[in-house]
Amino acid sequence: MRRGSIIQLTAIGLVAGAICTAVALAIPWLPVAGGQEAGRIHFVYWFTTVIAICVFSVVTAVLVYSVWKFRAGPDDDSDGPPTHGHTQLEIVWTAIPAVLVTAISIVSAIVLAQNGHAGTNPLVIKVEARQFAWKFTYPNGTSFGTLTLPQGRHVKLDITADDVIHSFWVPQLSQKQDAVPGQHNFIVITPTHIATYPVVCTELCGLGHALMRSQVDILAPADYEKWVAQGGTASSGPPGLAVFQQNGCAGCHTFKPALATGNVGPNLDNLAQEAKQANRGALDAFIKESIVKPQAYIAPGFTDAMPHTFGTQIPPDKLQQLVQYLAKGA
Ligand code: HEC
Ligand SMILES: [Cu+2]
Repeated sequence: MRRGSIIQLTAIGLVAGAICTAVALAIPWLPVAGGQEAGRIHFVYWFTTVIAICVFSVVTAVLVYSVWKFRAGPDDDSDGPPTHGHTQLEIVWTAIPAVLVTAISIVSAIVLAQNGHAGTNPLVIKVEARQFAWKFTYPNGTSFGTLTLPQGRHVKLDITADDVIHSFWVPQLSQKQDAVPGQHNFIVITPTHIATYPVVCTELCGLGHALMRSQVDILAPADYEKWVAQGGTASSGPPGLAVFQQNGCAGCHTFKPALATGNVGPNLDNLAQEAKQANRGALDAFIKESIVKPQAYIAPGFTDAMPHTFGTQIPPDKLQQLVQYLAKGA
């Protein structure tokens, strides 16, 4: 091969590689890595991407060079010369991909093993998915509709489902796991950032699937201890507030007295007006029915996406507190 050809091939490869690298770096393809596991998973992505860019550059160089140099003239109907295979070349283009794919497998296997490692003292939290809400139960038995985690500690999630298959995912924590009825699946997450991230269901699970969202609040270790000591809720405030927070109402509803800003369901600040419009009895009765039997009346412009399980899940005295709390705020 002439020296000039090698220089031309190399130049095309470098340009293709540079364009590809620019696209890879200029666009934020991945969310921030909010946990140790996410950092490792991102490393695997970049490791694979660098290899892919190198392969792309070589292939593009040969392709563009061939189209440019060996292009047949407009009237050239002749066949190309009969060429037999080139054994050395074939060995090279089999061996190099084999090495690269093996390298990717080894790096992935190491990351997979590390990401499954929960250490000796993980915080174990039970995660229950149901249509269309999440429930997180802590070692002391208290449950919440949103997840609160300490920064820097291994957390082992014990994931299951009550009805159909769901899937637990926090994009910034990368780890993802199916929630399957009758089965317990585990993942480990170790948050590194103090932040709030969304919890998303990533398995089509029914009409309210797109609304099946919650959030994870990652607190500094001292703040987390304080949160646990206070029973996982604000220490002061009316009794209904704790019920509201523990059942994940805030994930779907806006309600000013609780500083809730969810927008999956109706704004609960206008309940008095809503009750009048719905024309289903007194305010208290309307609120109670909306919680224990949401399907009885669907607020205009919304779907039947509120869980139907609160009637059995919230004890009568707590339910009464909750109803009064909402009625007072309305
Ligand atoms: C998964 C999201 C979700 C959760 C969690 C949720 N809701 Fe709802 N809620 C909705 C949707 C959607 C509607 C509108 C459809 C309907 O009327 O059933 C609604 C309707 C209501 C209504 C009737 C409002 C109106 O204007 O008609 C009340 C009251 C209510 N929810 C209270 C609560 C309370 C209290 C909780 C916590 C125990 C809660 N919701 C949890 C989604 C949710
Ligand atoms: Cu789901």
